[in-house]
Amino acid sequence: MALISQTRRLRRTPFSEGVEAAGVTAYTVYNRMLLPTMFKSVEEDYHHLKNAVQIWDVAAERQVELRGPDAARLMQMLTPRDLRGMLPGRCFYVPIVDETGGMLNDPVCVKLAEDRWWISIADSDLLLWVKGIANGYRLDVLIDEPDISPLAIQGPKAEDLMAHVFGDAVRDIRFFRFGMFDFQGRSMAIARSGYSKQGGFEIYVDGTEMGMPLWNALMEAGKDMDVRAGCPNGIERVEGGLLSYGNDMTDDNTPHECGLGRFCDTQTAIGCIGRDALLRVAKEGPVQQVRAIDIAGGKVPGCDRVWPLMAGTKRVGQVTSAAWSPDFNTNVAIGMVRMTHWDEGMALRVETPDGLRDAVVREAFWA
Ligand code: THG
Repeated sequence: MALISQTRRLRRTPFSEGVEAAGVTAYTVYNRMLLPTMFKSVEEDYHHLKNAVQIWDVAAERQVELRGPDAARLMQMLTPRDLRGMLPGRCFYVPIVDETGGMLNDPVCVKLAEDRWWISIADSDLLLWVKGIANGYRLDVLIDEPDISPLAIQGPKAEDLMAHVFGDAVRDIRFFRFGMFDFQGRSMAIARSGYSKQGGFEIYVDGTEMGMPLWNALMEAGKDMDVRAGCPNGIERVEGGLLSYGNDMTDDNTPHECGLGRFCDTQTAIGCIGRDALLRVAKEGPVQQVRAIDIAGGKVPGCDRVWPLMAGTKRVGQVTSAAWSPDFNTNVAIGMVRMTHWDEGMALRVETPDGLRDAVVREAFWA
């Protein structure tokens, strides 16, 4: 592929300098911002992530902030997950749906206070939808995209590295909770979360000023742990069943089709804009759903468009993400499969750019 020109529209991050110095070799564009996708090679990055600790510039996971008396009410309008039991200090993975029940985003919702929330978004223009809803319903809430940049520390040694920089108290942060910690006189929200199954943390960095000082402090503290710059890994996240909005799902899919039914409490999520539509589809059940797919043969090419899944001459679904997995010694993939063919063990074929391959519907690779 040719290079993509860097201009003001394609935003840099507070950590871009560190990412470049570390030798980034590929980026993607995410929320109109740079998101690294590779350093050494996707496979080398993968082994390192699973064995050591990496620092990820995930500033492209932008925050949509809701502030004001109607913030909680607006947040519940956006998602079918019941937020009534959610206390400040918690993070929730929340499907965001439109009036048809179609997925608009699959962010992490961070509750700072009853009247202050962050929506840590995947790659879609959620800010515009949220502003439209707030204005249309005349809600008493301010909505903007503050300059908050998540920095993820991921891998088996993440906790030790974080304890070096922030103290042993970070060890007590539980999964999908956050606390406030000091770094050089600045208070930062630190959550136990991140887009990998290797464990780790996300630091929500306010503004650009502290970006490189924090990056450098983490790199320095991790010297004897083989710390490296890394990024969300295309192999590890498919192995782990972490979905990618825009790739594995779009606004044509319901949360149930995405396998996100466990994050929906549609009966009790009073006020959710897609509630009526979801109550209808939940009653029938989805007719297609996300599945783990095993693709036979050697390393598949990159999946830059959907690959049809076939049963004989009949199209029964599509593969949306695929990668060679060194640890599973096969190609791991995520696909959307019709109900008639979604059972574990179902033998299918997939049309890849370099020919037809055998494929099998698997129970989650991660199970
Ligand atoms: N962290 C933060 N913001 C984000 C992401 C993140 N925004 C974009 C993107 N990632 C949003 N998508 C996801 C997808 C999966 C998860 C988080 C964000 C995730 N899922 C876990 C799982 O499925 O095993 C846990 C879900 C749960 O049990 O609640 O972590 O990574 N800040």
